Amino acid sequence: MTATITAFERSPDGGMGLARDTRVRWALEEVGQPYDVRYVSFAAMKEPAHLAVHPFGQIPTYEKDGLVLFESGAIIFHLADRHPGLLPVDPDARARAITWIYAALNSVEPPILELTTARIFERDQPWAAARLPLVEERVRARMNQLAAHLARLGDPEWIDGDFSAGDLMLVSVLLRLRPSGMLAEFPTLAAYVERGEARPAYRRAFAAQLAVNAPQAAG
Ligand code: GTB
Repeated sequence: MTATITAFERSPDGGMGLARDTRVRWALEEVGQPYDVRYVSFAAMKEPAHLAVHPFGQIPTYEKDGLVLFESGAIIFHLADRHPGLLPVDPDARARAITWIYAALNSVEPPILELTTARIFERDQPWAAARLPLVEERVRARMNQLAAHLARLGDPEWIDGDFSAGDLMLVSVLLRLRPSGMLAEFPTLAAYVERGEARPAYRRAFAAQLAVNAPQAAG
Protein backbone atom coordinates (compact mmCIF):
# COMPACT_ATOMS: atom_id res chain seq x y z
CA MET A 1 0.00 0.00 0.00
CA THR A 2 1.21 3.51 -0.80
CA ALA A 3 1.86 5.79 2.18
CA THR A 4 -0.41 8.78 2.68
CA ILE A 5 0.83 11.94 4.34
CA THR A 6 -1.10 15.07 5.23
CA ALA A 7 -0.25 18.64 4.24
CA PHE A 8 -1.88 22.06 4.32
CA GLU A 9 -4.61 22.51 1.75
CA ARG A 10 -2.99 25.92 1.24
CA SER A 11 0.25 26.64 3.10
CA PRO A 12 0.53 30.17 4.51
CA ASP A 13 4.07 30.35 3.10
CA GLY A 14 2.78 30.22 -0.48
CA GLY A 15 5.10 27.36 -1.43
CA MET A 16 8.39 28.33 0.22
CA GLY A 17 8.59 24.78 1.59
CA LEU A 18 8.63 25.90 5.22
CA ALA A 19 5.74 23.74 6.43
CA ARG A 20 6.80 20.43 7.90
CA ASP A 21 5.30 18.23 5.21
CA THR A 22 8.26 19.26 3.02
CA ARG A 23 10.77 17.45 5.23
CA VAL A 24 8.61 14.30 5.20
CA ARG A 25 8.25 14.50 1.41
CA TRP A 26 12.04 14.91 1.22
CA ALA A 27 12.68 11.81 3.31
CA LEU A 28 10.21 9.80 1.20
CA GLU A 29 12.00 10.97 -1.95
CA GLU A 30 15.43 10.11 -0.49
CA VAL A 31 14.38 6.54 0.26
CA GLY A 32 12.45 6.18 -3.00
CA GLN A 33 9.03 5.54 -1.50
CA PRO A 34 5.95 6.75 -3.39
CA TYR A 35 3.32 8.66 -1.43
CA ASP A 36 -0.10 10.21 -1.68
CA VAL A 37 -1.07 13.44 0.02
CA ARG A 38 -4.32 14.22 1.81
CA TYR A 39 -4.69 17.98 1.93
CA VAL A 40 -6.41 19.42 4.99
CA SER A 41 -7.74 22.88 5.75
CA PHE A 42 -7.06 24.58 9.09
CA ALA A 43 -10.67 23.87 10.07
CA ALA A 44 -10.50 20.20 9.06
CA MET A 45 -7.32 19.73 11.12
CA LYS A 46 -9.35 20.34 14.27
CA GLU A 47 -12.19 17.96 13.29
CA PRO A 48 -12.50 14.48 14.82
CA ALA A 49 -11.41 12.68 11.64
CA HIS A 50 -8.03 14.42 11.66
CA LEU A 51 -7.67 14.41 15.45
CA ALA A 52 -7.90 10.64 15.21
CA VAL A 53 -4.57 10.63 13.35
CA HIS A 54 -2.99 13.69 15.00
CA PRO A 55 -3.88 14.43 18.62
CA PHE A 56 -2.81 18.07 18.28
CA GLY A 57 -4.71 18.73 15.05
CA GLN A 58 -1.66 19.45 12.92
CA ILE A 59 0.21 18.29 9.82
CA PRO A 60 2.17 16.26 8.86
CA THR A 61 0.92 12.75 9.52
CA TYR A 62 1.89 9.45 7.92
CA GLU A 63 -0.28 6.39 7.29
CA LYS A 64 0.78 3.10 5.73
CA ASP A 65 -0.50 -0.45 6.12
CA GLY A 66 -2.42 0.42 9.28
CA LEU A 67 0.47 2.30 10.90
CA VAL A 68 -0.45 5.89 11.79
CA LEU A 69 2.28 8.33 12.83
CA PHE A 70 2.49 12.02 13.62
CA GLU A 71 5.47 14.29 14.47
CA SER A 72 7.82 14.94 11.58
CA GLY A 73 10.79 13.63 13.58
CA ALA A 74 9.12 10.31 14.31
CA ILE A 75 7.97 9.93 10.71
CA ILE A 76 11.43 10.64 9.31
CA PHE A 77 13.13 8.34 11.81
CA HIS A 78 10.64 5.60 10.88
CA LEU A 79 11.36 6.02 7.16
CA ALA A 80 15.11 6.06 7.78
CA ASP A 81 14.85 2.99 9.99
CA ARG A 82 12.77 0.97 7.52
CA HIS A 83 14.50 1.89 4.27
CA PRO A 84 18.16 2.10 3.33
CA GLY A 85 19.73 5.45 2.50
CA LEU A 86 19.17 7.77 5.44
CA LEU A 87 20.92 6.07 8.35
CA PRO A 88 24.34 4.40 8.42
CA VAL A 89 24.51 0.64 9.01
CA ASP A 90 27.41 0.94 11.48
CA PRO A 91 25.72 1.13 14.93
CA ASP A 92 27.85 3.98 16.28
CA ALA A 93 27.53 6.08 13.11
CA ARG A 94 23.78 5.37 13.17
CA ALA A 95 23.54 6.55 16.78
CA ARG A 96 25.38 9.76 15.88
CA ALA A 97 23.08 10.43 12.92
CA ILE A 98 20.06 9.93 15.20
CA THR A 99 21.68 12.33 17.68
CA TRP A 100 21.63 15.01 14.97
CA ILE A 101 17.92 14.39 14.34
CA TYR A 102 17.31 15.11 18.02
CA ALA A 103 19.72 18.04 18.05
CA ALA A 104 17.98 19.62 15.08
CA LEU A 105 14.53 19.24 16.65
CA ASN A 106 15.36 19.93 20.29
CA SER A 107 18.28 22.38 20.22
CA VAL A 108 18.24 24.15 16.85
CA GLU A 109 14.59 24.42 15.85
CA PRO A 110 13.18 25.90 19.12
CA PRO A 111 15.03 29.24 19.00
CA ILE A 112 14.20 29.53 15.28
CA LEU A 113 10.50 28.93 16.04
CA GLU A 114 10.67 31.50 18.80
CA LEU A 115 12.07 34.00 16.30
CA THR A 116 9.20 33.33 13.89
CA THR A 117 6.74 33.85 16.71
CA ALA A 118 8.41 37.10 17.76
CA ARG A 119 8.71 38.46 14.20
CA ILE A 120 5.25 37.54 12.97
CA PHE A 121 2.73 36.53 15.59
CA GLU A 122 3.81 38.89 18.37
CA ARG A 123 4.84 41.86 16.25
CA ASP A 124 1.84 43.98 17.28
CA GLN A 125 2.37 43.47 20.98
CA PRO A 126 3.45 46.57 22.91
CA TRP A 127 6.56 44.72 24.14
CA ALA A 128 7.53 43.27 20.73
CA ALA A 129 10.34 45.76 20.00
CA ALA A 130 11.98 45.04 23.35
CA ARG A 131 11.69 41.25 23.05
CA LEU A 132 12.84 40.73 19.46
CA PRO A 133 16.55 41.52 20.03
CA LEU A 134 16.64 39.04 22.92
CA VAL A 135 15.20 36.29 20.75
CA GLU A 136 17.56 37.16 17.90
CA GLU A 137 20.53 36.89 20.24
CA ARG A 138 19.44 33.41 21.33
CA VAL A 139 19.26 32.35 17.68
CA ARG A 140 22.68 33.85 16.96
CA ALA A 141 24.20 32.08 19.95
CA ARG A 142 23.00 28.67 18.75
CA MET A 143 23.98 29.36 15.12
CA ASN A 144 27.46 30.43 16.22
CA GLN A 145 27.84 27.18 18.15
CA LEU A 146 26.71 25.12 15.17
CA ALA A 147 28.93 27.04 12.73
CA ALA A 148 31.89 26.61 15.12
CA HIS A 149 31.23 22.87 15.27
CA LEU A 150 31.25 22.60 11.47
CA ALA A 151 34.43 24.72 11.32
CA ARG A 152 36.15 22.41 13.81
CA LEU A 153 35.29 19.53 11.47
CA GLY A 154 36.70 21.46 8.50
CA ASP A 155 33.29 22.51 7.12
CA PRO A 156 32.47 19.08 5.66
CA GLU A 157 29.79 18.50 3.08
CA TRP A 158 27.58 16.79 5.68
CA ILE A 159 27.55 16.82 9.45
CA ASP A 160 28.99 13.33 10.06
CA GLY A 161 30.11 11.34 7.03
CA ASP A 162 27.57 10.54 4.34
CA PHE A 163 24.31 12.46 4.05
CA SER A 164 21.87 11.15 6.64
CA ALA A 165 18.50 11.82 8.24
CA GLY A 166 20.46 14.02 10.66
CA ASP A 167 21.43 16.32 7.78
CA LEU A 168 17.91 16.19 6.36
CA MET A 169 16.49 17.39 9.66
CA LEU A 170 19.18 19.96 10.31
CA VAL A 171 18.83 21.49 6.84
CA SER A 172 15.02 21.44 7.21
CA VAL A 173 15.10 23.42 10.45
CA LEU A 174 17.88 25.82 9.36
CA LEU A 175 16.11 26.85 6.19
CA ARG A 176 13.29 28.19 8.32
CA LEU A 177 15.70 30.93 9.39
CA ARG A 178 16.04 32.28 5.85
CA PRO A 179 12.96 34.58 5.79
CA SER A 180 14.37 36.54 8.74
CA GLY A 181 17.59 37.25 6.83
CA MET A 182 19.61 35.71 9.66
CA LEU A 183 20.70 32.55 7.81
CA ALA A 184 22.81 34.76 5.55
CA GLU A 185 24.74 35.96 8.64
CA PHE A 186 26.23 32.46 8.82
CA PRO A 187 27.73 31.72 5.39
CA THR A 188 28.89 28.18 6.20
CA LEU A 189 25.43 27.26 7.51
CA ALA A 190 23.80 28.92 4.49
CA ALA A 191 26.09 26.88 2.20
CA TYR A 192 25.21 23.70 4.11
CA VAL A 193 21.49 24.42 3.63
CA GLU A 194 22.07 25.08 -0.07
CA ARG A 195 23.83 21.72 -0.43
CA GLY A 196 20.78 20.05 1.08
CA GLU A 197 18.41 21.97 -1.17
CA ALA A 198 20.48 20.98 -4.21
CA ARG A 199 19.82 17.28 -3.67
CA PRO A 200 17.51 15.86 -6.34
CA ALA A 201 15.24 14.37 -3.65
CA TYR A 202 14.82 17.77 -1.98
CA ARG A 203 14.10 19.39 -5.34
CA ARG A 204 11.35 16.87 -6.06
CA ALA A 205 9.84 17.37 -2.60
CA PHE A 206 9.98 21.15 -2.93
CA ALA A 207 8.43 21.07 -6.40
CA ALA A 208 5.60 18.83 -5.22
CA GLN A 209 4.56 21.20 -2.43
CA LEU A 210 5.08 24.25 -4.65
CA ALA A 211 2.71 22.84 -7.24
CA VAL A 212 -0.05 22.99 -4.63
CA ASN A 213 0.90 26.13 -2.72
CA ALA A 214 2.27 28.62 -5.25
CA PRO A 215 -0.02 31.65 -5.63
CA GLN A 216 -0.74 30.74 -9.27
CA ALA A 217 -1.92 27.31 -8.09
CA ALA A 218 -4.88 28.98 -6.34
CA GLY A 219 -8.03 27.84 -8.06
N1 GTB B 1 6.29 18.99 16.26
C1 GTB B 1 5.40 18.85 15.14
C2 GTB B 1 6.12 18.16 13.98
O1 GTB B 1 7.36 18.25 13.90
O2 GTB B 1 5.47 17.49 13.16
C3 GTB B 1 4.89 20.24 14.77
C4 GTB B 1 3.81 20.17 13.72
C5 GTB B 1 3.36 21.58 13.31
O3 GTB B 1 3.74 22.59 13.92
N2 GTB B 1 2.55 21.61 12.25
C6 GTB B 1 2.06 22.88 11.74
C7 GTB B 1 0.54 22.90 11.81
O4 GTB B 1 -0.10 21.93 11.51
C8 GTB B 1 2.48 23.03 10.29
S1 GTB B 1 4.24 23.11 10.12
N3 GTB B 1 -0.03 24.04 12.18
C9 GTB B 1 -1.45 24.22 12.22
C10 GTB B 1 -1.99 24.26 13.61
O5 GTB B 1 -1.25 24.04 14.57
O6 GTB B 1 -3.20 24.55 13.70
C11 GTB B 1 4.54 24.77 10.87
C12 GTB B 1 4.52 25.84 9.83
C13 GTB B 1 3.35 26.41 9.44
C14 GTB B 1 3.35 27.42 8.50
C15 GTB B 1 4.54 27.84 7.97
N4 GTB B 1 4.56 28.88 7.03
O7 GTB B 1 3.54 29.23 6.46
O8 GTB B 1 5.63 29.46 6.78
C16 GTB B 1 5.73 27.25 8.36
C17 GTB B 1 5.71 26.22 9.29
